[in-house]
Amino acid sequence: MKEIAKHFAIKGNILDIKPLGNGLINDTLLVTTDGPDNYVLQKINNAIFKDVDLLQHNIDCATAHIRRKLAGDPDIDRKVLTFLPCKETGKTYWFDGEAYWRISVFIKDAYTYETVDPKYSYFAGKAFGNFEAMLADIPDTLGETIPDFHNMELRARQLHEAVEADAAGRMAEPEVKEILAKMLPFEEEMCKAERMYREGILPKRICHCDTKVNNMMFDADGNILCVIDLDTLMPSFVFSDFGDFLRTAANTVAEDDPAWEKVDFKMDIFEAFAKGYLEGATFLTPIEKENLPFAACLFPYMQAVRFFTDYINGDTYYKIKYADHNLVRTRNQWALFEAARAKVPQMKEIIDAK
Ligand code: GN1
Ligand code: MG
Repeated sequence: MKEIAKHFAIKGNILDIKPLGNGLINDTLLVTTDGPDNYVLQKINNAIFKDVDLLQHNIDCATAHIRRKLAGDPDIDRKVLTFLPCKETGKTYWFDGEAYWRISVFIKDAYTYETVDPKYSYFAGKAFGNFEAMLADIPDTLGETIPDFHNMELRARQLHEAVEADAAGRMAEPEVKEILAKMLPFEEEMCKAERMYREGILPKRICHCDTKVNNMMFDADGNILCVIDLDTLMPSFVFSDFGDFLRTAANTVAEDDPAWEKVDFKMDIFEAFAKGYLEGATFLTPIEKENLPFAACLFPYMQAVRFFTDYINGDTYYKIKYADHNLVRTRNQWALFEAARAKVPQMKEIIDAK
């Protein structure tokens, strides 16, 4: 690890390197030094992010653009991530012959949370809305780091392919059949965004595409500092950021809690987040705005489909901690989808009133 870190111009001597956070995709480490900064060292999951050069291009362009927008802010280094260039290549990643690595400056005195109350939810809405607004006029062309990442038609197709292949022999499980039978009837409705895009009435914009609560950093006073985990930053529908935040923040329990009878969709979180988001995302078209309740249902649905597909495939994508972890996650997200769906009329009232 120390050898890898040496390919980047870090200041000071490395004192310690230890695991950080709980992401499901990349391996993340904290590098402590005796210099002015500590660092975050990440091994990029190249099986999932196949084009690391494009990935870092997106991140470099976005962070540079946000930096320009925040010019003059005395706390700028805590409000936008700084990735170090590799000494040999000048790129913000290093390929050691086997794996891709990158290093960013660890943001000081910042906190992430797994849950938020309505007050923080409002701040988060504003921050993600602002984030999209700041990137709305980015001059560079960004690519899709995972092609069709939040394309529901693709996710539905992948589920069908998994069922067809039955690679892990799990289709024989009664529970699997039962979940599949519940999911399929909603497929067409949930693929509405892709249809609207083809009709030319729904745009793609630069979105974060992984707006989980824990991808947001707060200072000690609860003010939002910045948005982190930029790997999935790419052109997408605004539904991605709106829906994925609520998927994690409005759930009464964690996304893998086996007590799915306790799952509910918290409307106070929805209302606060929607308020902040609509204040920040000043560019929304009427179609985007009126479909925000749809987005709140789409993301639990899509995530249920993704976890379920991975379970059927034999757990090849998400890191798991026990044998049926992906099935438990599926159940949980399905319960959230049902809870959110029941609240769409209330959501519509809230959005219409804003
Ligand atoms: C993954 O990397 P992480 O844990 O923040 C996933 C998201 C899922 C999430 C579910 C690249 O995010 O799309 O919503 O797990 N990221 C990727 O917890 O697939
Ligand atoms: Mg994360």
